[in-house]
Amino acid sequence: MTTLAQFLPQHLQQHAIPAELGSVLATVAAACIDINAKVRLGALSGVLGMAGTGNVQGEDQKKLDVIANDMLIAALQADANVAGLASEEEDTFVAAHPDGGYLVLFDPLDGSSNIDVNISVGTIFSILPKPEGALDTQSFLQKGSAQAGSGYVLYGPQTQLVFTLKHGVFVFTLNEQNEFVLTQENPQVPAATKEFAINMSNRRHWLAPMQQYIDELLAGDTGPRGKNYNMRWVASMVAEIHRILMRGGVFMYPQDTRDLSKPGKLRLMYEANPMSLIMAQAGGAAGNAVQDMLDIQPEGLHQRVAVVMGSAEEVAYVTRLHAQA
Ligand code: P6P
Repeated sequence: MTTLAQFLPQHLQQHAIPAELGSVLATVAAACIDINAKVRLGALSGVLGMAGTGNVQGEDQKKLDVIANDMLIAALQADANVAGLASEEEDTFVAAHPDGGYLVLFDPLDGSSNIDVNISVGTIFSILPKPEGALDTQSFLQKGSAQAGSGYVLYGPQTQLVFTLKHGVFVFTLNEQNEFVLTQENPQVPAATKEFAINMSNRRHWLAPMQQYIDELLAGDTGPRGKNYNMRWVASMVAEIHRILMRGGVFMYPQDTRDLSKPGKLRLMYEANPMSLIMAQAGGAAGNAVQDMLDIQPEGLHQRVAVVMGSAEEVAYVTRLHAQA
């Protein structure tokens, strides 16, 4: 069995990936092992429940949101290769080492509404090259295609690290010695699927093309798609995307007409873009129902975006429906 510490030097050398990028990935992975220890114990470590604070998103923070955020910030600020970081839980970016070559953006604990009811949650991270010049917010506003790497840690029945440094996707599973061990190389997202993931309770608020698409899926083999579909909704993006990476499917959080100033609920920089890079590296697809996710030019650190990602045939189909509207 190959540990992450054994895998990384070989992978970096094989693909001429900078050692500094490998260091940043290892730093994130180590911090997530510490987060895992807190998540696993739940009530036994006094980390459940509300923190009594709010974040820039206007959301009430869970204690574990704050704990995970603080652990990642401390770990990244201690890595000389990190020039700065941005978090869902932080209003602005946080400067680190002026000579660092990378920026790290993350959602420290995505799906945290599930924590208190023992449903899987995850950490999502995106690694960008640090541009020349002084560090400012603009330094972070790079397209998803500019990412040097991305990934997530799923705190589920197993704790798994999934990442790409743009040379394939790799799945590691945490063993009893708290080491990430390589358990799968280059999973591929099947182009076709019979499984979709969406929060159906919002149907009346979707734009017409999304309503049409989902109605076609619900019509099953009596409708234009000619096959029956199954539905999943965990309300934890990391769990949904991992399931899709493993067996296919399409995940959607569409534009909502209740507030057209918000193009969607999920955040571009530290949820959609990192997951979209994983999808692209695994033969899947990702977009906002209009354009490829990795081509979107960011305008703000906490910018929201509509999300459609997973099996390429379904992403293409729903994008066509929107183009024809
Ligand atoms: P809803 C979790 O809060 C999250 O950001 C994603 O992980 C998840 O897919 C989505 O929101 C769930 O949203 O509206 O169904 O609770």
